Amino acid sequence: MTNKTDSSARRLAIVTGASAGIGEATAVALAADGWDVVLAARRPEKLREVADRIARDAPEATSHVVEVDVTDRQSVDALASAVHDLGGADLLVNNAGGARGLDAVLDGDVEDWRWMYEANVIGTLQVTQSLFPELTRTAAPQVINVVSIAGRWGYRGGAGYNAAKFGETALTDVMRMEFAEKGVRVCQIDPGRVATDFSLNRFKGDEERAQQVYEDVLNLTAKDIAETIRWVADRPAHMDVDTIMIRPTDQA
Ligand code: 8X3
Repeated sequence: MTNKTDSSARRLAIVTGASAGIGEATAVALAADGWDVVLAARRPEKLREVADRIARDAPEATSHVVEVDVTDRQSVDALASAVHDLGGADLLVNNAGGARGLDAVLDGDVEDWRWMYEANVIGTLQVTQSLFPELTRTAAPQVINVVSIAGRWGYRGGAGYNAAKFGETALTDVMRMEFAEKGVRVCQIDPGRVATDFSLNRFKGDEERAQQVYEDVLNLTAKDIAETIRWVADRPAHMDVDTIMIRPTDQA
C-alpha cells in the first residue's frame, strides 16, 4: 500500500483470517508496531478494507492482500509463493477457523464437524507446512496459533468445535516440540468469549441467536486479543511464550 522506508529493518507477519474480528485487529495492531503484514483470508474485498485502514492508521506499514482458503492446498501454496517473493516472513499468525452449529452430539451435523476439522486443524497444518520454509529464512521466526478455551474444555453443544479445537491444541503442542530444534517458536493463544462475527458464523447468519451470546455478559473485544498477540510477537528470540488463555472476568 505504501512504500517501505528501510527494507532491511522490516519484519513481515502473515495473518490468516485477517478480514474481520481477531485477525483484522491483530493485523492492525502489528502494523501500528511497524510490522509489514500479509492479510490473508477468503474475502478479498474485506481484506482491502483492512488494508485501507492500515494505510490510514499506520502509514509506515506495508500491507499485502492475498486471497486464501486455508482448506485448499493450492490456494495455500499460492500464499506461500507470494510470501516467498516478499523475502520470507518473521511471523505467522494462524487465526483462520471457526465454529459451525451448536448441536448436541446426537444431533451433530457431520458436514459441520468435517468443516470445523478442515478449517481449524487441516487449515493450520497446511498453512504452517507451506509457509515453514519462508519462516526459516528469517532470524527469529514465530508461529502464533489462535486456538480457543474450547480446545481445553468441552461444553454442551460444542462437541464438534471442541473436537476440532482440542485437535488444534494437540497440533500446536507437537509443533512447539518439533519446531524448537529448527529455531521456530510456537505460541498458543486461547481466547474465551470475544464479541466478533464468531457466533454469527456459528449460527450461519442468524443475527438474533448470535447477539444473544453476547447479551448481559462481559465480552472481550478482538482488540484485547490482538494486544496480547502483539506483545508475544515482540518478545526477544530467547523467550518462548508457550500458552496464554484470556477470558472475560465473568467467564473465568
Ligand atoms: C470461542 C470461545 O467461549 O465463545 O472460541 O466458546 S467461546
